[in-house]
Amino acid sequence: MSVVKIDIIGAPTAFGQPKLGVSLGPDAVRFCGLKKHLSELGHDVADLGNVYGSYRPEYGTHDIKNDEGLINFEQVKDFSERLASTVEASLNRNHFPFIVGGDHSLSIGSISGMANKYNNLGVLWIDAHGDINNSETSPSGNIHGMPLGVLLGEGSEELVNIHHEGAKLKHENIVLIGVRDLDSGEKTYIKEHGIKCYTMSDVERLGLDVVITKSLKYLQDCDGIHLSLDVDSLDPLEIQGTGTKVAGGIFLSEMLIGLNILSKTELLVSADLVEVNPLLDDCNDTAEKAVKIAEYIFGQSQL
Ligand code: EXY
Ligand code: MN
Ligand code: MN
Ligand code: MN
Repeated sequence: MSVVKIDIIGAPTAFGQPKLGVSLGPDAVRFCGLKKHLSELGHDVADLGNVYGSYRPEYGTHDIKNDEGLINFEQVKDFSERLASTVEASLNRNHFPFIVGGDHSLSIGSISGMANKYNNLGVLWIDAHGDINNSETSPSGNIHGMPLGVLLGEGSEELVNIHHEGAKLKHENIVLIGVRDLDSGEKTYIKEHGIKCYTMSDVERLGLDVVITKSLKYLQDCDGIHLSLDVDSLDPLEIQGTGTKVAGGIFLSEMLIGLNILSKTELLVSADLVEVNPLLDDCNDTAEKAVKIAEYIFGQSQL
């Protein structure tokens, strides 16, 4: 990738899921030298600090369900609005917003912040999960299982209309990669809308490098590409510090090879790196690996 102005935006939200600690993810990643490592690649890097909503994530409130069954709805909505504004301001300066989370509900805010500038945004969603539930299909009420659903205009109207009205993404502009734990409602939705999906079996069969190459070709007519990378896409043998681990994932070495290919496209305009939970981790190892992942997103290679 050519030299970019990267804005690191900490998104310490935890309201999309029940486990304490994921709001510490952004600082855990900073402690591993995120800014320094990205600067060493030649980029102009600013750390904008953390975005905070009106509610503090340290005090668990996981018993508040709204009448649609969504847990912490007000908190997620409030945080999403603030994050969307921060991301949009970064884009308006022609910077590359790099959002570090925090649970995956943050992508409602980050991608909503992209929507004014990009009306044909492509999304690479690398995750063990589909995150494409809505208030009707969700088995849990946890909003981190719903961001893609919301961004496609499904479920809670108030979440759909965050930052500006209506769906922010088109079904044909999304590629799911590494999925291996889908709820039945998600499977139906993906099939009915023809959403491009490379399951973990596809990744094993083809290799992540080929999957990324094919995905970039598929998204080639988009006006920009956003990467949303959930660390639970990686194999739990290598990643301890995340809240919803699923066996049989991508190994770090393969992830880096895939990201090396992604980093070469000039269409990549923004990224989220989410679900690092240092309270579930082993000596901040997952945050260390998250920094390695970030380096490869921004063009690190072995040569
Ligand atoms: N599909 C399950 C649910 O909706 O509750 C689990 C979602 C986990 C989502 C993680 C962040 O990627
Ligand atoms: Mn380095
Ligand atoms: Mn996710
Ligand atoms: Mn996940």
